[in-house]
Amino acid sequence: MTFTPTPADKFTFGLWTVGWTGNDPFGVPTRSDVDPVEAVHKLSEFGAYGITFHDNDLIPFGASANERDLILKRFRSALEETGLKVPMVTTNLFSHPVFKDGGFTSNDRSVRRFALAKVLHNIDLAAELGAETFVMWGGREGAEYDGSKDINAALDRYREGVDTAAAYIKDKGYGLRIALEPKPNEPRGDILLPTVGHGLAFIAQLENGDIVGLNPEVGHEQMAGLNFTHGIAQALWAGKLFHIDLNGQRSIKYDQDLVFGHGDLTSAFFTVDLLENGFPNGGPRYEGPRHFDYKPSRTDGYDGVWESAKANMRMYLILKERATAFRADPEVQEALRTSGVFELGEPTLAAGETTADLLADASAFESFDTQKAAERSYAFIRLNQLALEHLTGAR
Ligand code: ASO
Repeated sequence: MTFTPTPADKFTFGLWTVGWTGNDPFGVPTRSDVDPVEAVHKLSEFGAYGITFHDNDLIPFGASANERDLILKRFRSALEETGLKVPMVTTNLFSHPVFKDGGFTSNDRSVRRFALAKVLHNIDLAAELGAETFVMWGGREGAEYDGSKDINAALDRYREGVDTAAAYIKDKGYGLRIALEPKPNEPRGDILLPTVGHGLAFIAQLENGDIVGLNPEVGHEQMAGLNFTHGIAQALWAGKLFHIDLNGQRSIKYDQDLVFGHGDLTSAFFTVDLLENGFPNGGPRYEGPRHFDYKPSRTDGYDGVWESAKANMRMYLILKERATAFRADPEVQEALRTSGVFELGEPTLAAGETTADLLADASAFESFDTQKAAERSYAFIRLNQLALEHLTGAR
């Protein structure tokens, strides 16, 4: 096994990931800037499929039209030379101090109008570059103090912003879909749409929700103490897994943005198993890019930037190979059957069976042997041991 990535693996990276210079709330940068053109060349050399960016990762906030054109021209030629794609574009509504109380949900209406216009301009750029997904991470949409934000009004404004952006995409006939990215906190004390579940409930309230889905991130769900694989499973079930952010996180703490698999490895294994092998009983599949949203640790030098980029893809491919072996193992298939995993795929009522039929079926209730059913061993431990043996290479 060589675990060599190719564009067919559809690995993509945010420009802000390899471009992170190591500044954090307690320290200044530990590395110098990475030229976006160099990032395009390196990622393509390593076998990635694409690169993604926030408007201001590439074009500095407040750049003149002339500067913008020159930057884009240079970036575009690098894309043409390498064949690297831009499948996703996103907008920075969090770095500049103007967004300190949010973009779409700032208490200041003029800021909300500025944020919306910034997003619409960036949607044009995303469409021009052939992107399919427009991510919206509302990192500053939130509050530190419960009394400072009318949450009802904030959600109205959030809905207004997302619906307006979606309507703009439709009016222009762009082939873009919006993917909202949940996060529970950081940089705000509390962020709106904190989890996948909140995101799904929000989308159901939209007028243009048909082109709005989610971009769940491993670490963000884990920061909320939630199971990432279950989160993306529900997003898939709802037809809303439009994009994915892969990285690593070790428990509930600040957003670590580690290399994929360098956090909760068992969870990463089951995430790859779901993405690559699908649900055991069949169901919706994710076909989009495998996007890495991580940070090369600030302890590492320039070499570490590229080592970590390669490590993300290598970890994914290793886990893919392990997950494939897991599913192909006849003993695992037998264990899945014993554990009732396939039985769950069978509807609870028979085809055409009514509630009256169920109630008339004495075997379902009156004569149902609850004692025997209660004694059933699901043998989940054996199944999990088999998974871990495949994960660790013991099988
Ligand atoms: C940077 C954030 C990340 C998010 C991205 C998109 O750190 O979590 O996915 O911006 O806006």
